[in-house]
Amino acid sequence: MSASHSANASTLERGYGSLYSPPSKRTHRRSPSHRTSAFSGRIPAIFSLVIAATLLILSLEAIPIAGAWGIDTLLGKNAPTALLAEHQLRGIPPSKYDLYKPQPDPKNGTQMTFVCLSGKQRIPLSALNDDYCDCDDGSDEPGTSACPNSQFYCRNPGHVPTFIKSNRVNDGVCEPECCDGSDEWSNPGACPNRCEELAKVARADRLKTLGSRIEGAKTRAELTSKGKELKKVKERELKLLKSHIPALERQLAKLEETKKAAEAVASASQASASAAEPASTAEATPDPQAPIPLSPPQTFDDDDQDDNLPPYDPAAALSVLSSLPSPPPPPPHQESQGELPEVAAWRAKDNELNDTRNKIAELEKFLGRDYGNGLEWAAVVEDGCIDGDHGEYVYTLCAFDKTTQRSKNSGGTVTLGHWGSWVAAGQGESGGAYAGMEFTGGETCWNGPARSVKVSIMCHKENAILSVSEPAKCEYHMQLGSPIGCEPVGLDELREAGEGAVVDQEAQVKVGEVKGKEEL
Ligand code: MAN
Repeated sequence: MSASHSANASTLERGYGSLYSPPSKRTHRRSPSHRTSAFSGRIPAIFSLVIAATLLILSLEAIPIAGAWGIDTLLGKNAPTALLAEHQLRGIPPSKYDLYKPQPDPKNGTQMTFVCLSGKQRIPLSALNDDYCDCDDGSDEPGTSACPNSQFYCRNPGHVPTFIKSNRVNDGVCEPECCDGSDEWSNPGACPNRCEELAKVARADRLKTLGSRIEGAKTRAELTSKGKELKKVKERELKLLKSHIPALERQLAKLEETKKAAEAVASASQASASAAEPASTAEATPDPQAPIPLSPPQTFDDDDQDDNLPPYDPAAALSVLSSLPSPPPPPPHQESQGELPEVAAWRAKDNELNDTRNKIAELEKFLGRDYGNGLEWAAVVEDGCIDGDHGEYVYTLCAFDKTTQRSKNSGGTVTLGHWGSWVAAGQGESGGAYAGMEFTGGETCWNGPARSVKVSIMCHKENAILSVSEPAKCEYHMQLGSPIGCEPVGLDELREAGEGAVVDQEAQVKVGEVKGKEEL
């Protein structure tokens, strides 16, 4: 049997008109016997009135007022000031106490009522947390399981307060979220209060996290100044190189003229040399490739003829030729060898100019990148790529360039993506506009998309690829640990975390150190 009932105008009218709900509804209440009997339709009206009056008096005496119970003191200044029993405040967060302030009944100023938070129903004050669901929005039963749509607030003193669905109240299970055991209030002692113990662990964790953040933020600050310095150096270098260009261009132009002149002279002298070449060269060096003269010379000067020489014998001539050592191979083609000094000078200058232009382009590329808020990534890029060994692969992330995956088995490397853009933090995430990176257009998967990588940056003492997953085929997610992900720790945060902390000595010391430094 459901304890709730539906709202409509007549319910509101009935509930409010008579101050109390109609008898038919009241009989559906689960526990308060006084109310069941008080509003039962079977009891003659006169007796009902008498009994109701008696009960009202009794209940007013029985319900201790908040002040008398010290609830104001117990629950803070926000506690409703009017008459509310402690059990009626069960499951209500202090931030909503105002909404639970008893309201005088406009039709009978002496009667106090509760207006459901929806504003649609008015019920007697005594119906608040009486284990019967009166309000359609469940707001009258935050402390019991009577309304299926209500929320129970665990105060968890000393630890973090929380809400649970109120149908988990008094169900015989100690809810882990309610470390104060208040969800099983009907069975006192059944759920021991573990808040202090949990708070200690949570505080130690917080301190540890803070300690890492402090360490990381220190490194981040170093990277920031390194990045800024790097920017200055590169800007200076760029300026200097750019200033060299006009002079280099002038020098090159001059050298080009000299080169052309020298080349002209050289080709003229070569032309005249080659004109004279056939006779002299034929005499100087016999061409080993030339056909062997197998026939005897046609004419001989009789005077020069040595009569002692044997007559010409082609076979003997051939054997003499073959016994000669073979000619050396032609020298390898070297541009500089035999190059005119004017050409070499021009070439060197041209190389110098090209190198300078390339350096300028590289510097402009470096300086043109968006390195984040503090130029820290400029320092990281200068230090090189970041590797991570995960499963069967070694992953490499080169910021502003690409990410790769190298198989440990085959040694083959696959490009997972080329630099795309920064990715801003999602809701509730830290890191602002530079919380993540995206690499796209990697090598295409067989029967799948081009590989791509989403990178989330998180606080870590050093740059490292902490994990890689592939939630969908060839779509990778990388967790990149970096000091750059460590948000600086504020003094307030330190004070809050350091207060009463006893567990993590190391973190405490770090907290203390930074506190000292910041206070200086
Ligand atoms: C390789 C790797 C994997 C990927 C498959 C897809 O094995 O790049 O990450 O899932 O190819 O075929």
